[in-house]
Amino acid sequence: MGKGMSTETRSSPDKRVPEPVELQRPWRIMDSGKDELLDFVREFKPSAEVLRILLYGPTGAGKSSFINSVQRLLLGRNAMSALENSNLTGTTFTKTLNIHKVKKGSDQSYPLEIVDIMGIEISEGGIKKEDIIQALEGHISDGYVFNSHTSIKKDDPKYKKEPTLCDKAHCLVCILPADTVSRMEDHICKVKEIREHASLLGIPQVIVMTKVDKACELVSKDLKKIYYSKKIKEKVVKCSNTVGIPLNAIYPVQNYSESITQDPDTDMLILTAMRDILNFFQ
Ligand SMILES: Nc1nc2c(ncn2[C@@H]2O[C@H](COP(=O)(O)OP(=O)(O)OP(=O)(O)O)[C@@H](O)[C@H]2O)c(=O)[nH]1
Ligand SMILES: [Mg+2]
Repeated sequence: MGKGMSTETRSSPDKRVPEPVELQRPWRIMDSGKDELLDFVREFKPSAEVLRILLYGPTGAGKSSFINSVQRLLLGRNAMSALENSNLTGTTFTKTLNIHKVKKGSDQSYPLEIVDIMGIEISEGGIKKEDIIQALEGHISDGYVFNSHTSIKKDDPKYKKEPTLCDKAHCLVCILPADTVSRMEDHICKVKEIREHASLLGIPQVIVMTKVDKACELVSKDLKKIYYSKKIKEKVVKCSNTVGIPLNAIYPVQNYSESITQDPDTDMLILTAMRDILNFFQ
């Protein structure tokens, strides 16, 4: 069946005219060389000792899973670095700030660190906006346990008064789930304020849009169709308009969550996001 002629259709309520869910032309071109992308990420050398990437976003968005997915594709095997939430209760699962050194092998690491933090919640629970900013500025040490009622105190043993260049986040990545992008308004104020702060500090920012498999049936059946998916395109546009990040800084991905086996299409999307994040520092 040709492109634009998928059997998966949506009916408009009145006329029941089938709407194509698969675009005739991709809205983005898929990179072709997985090995090149992999080499680029593996050989990346930051100007500082390490490059630190801070992830933030709503609870359950897939922050911890993204870290595990990056780690997994670089190691070529399953490597649970960050604990993921297996039972979504609506409250944040990650409660501490965890600095994950991206592993190269059993006792070596890439010069990359990805920082996982508590999720943003709609209610009073979840991470405080001020704590995300403190983490961005490098004031919070590994292992700090967040308190959803108050932000870190300056006399806390995990508070770093004078962060070094390596303690500061060099890139800020907002993790947003594609399946609930339309309900993002609840988090948008916090996300925008954090973004503005990062912009003032000159920190590059991207969005990694997870759970594309849950947002689009076409993509769930075949991840290769991601850039032909009308639904995913709409979600990327919505995200761009709401958060105020250019379209080309939004990366839809599927994390390794349930699947055990390595998948080249899953790898390509995650690698594309990582390559572009690292490209800020070339
Ligand atoms: N289908 C699917 N599930 C995903 C994807 N990414 C993450 N998940 C699942 O979503 C759930 C939450 O993922 P986590 O990585 O724990 O989310 P988190 O953002 O770290 O959540 P908190 O720590 O609570 O803030 C887990 O059950 C994951 O397996 C994805 O791309 N597709
Ligand atoms: Mg988590």
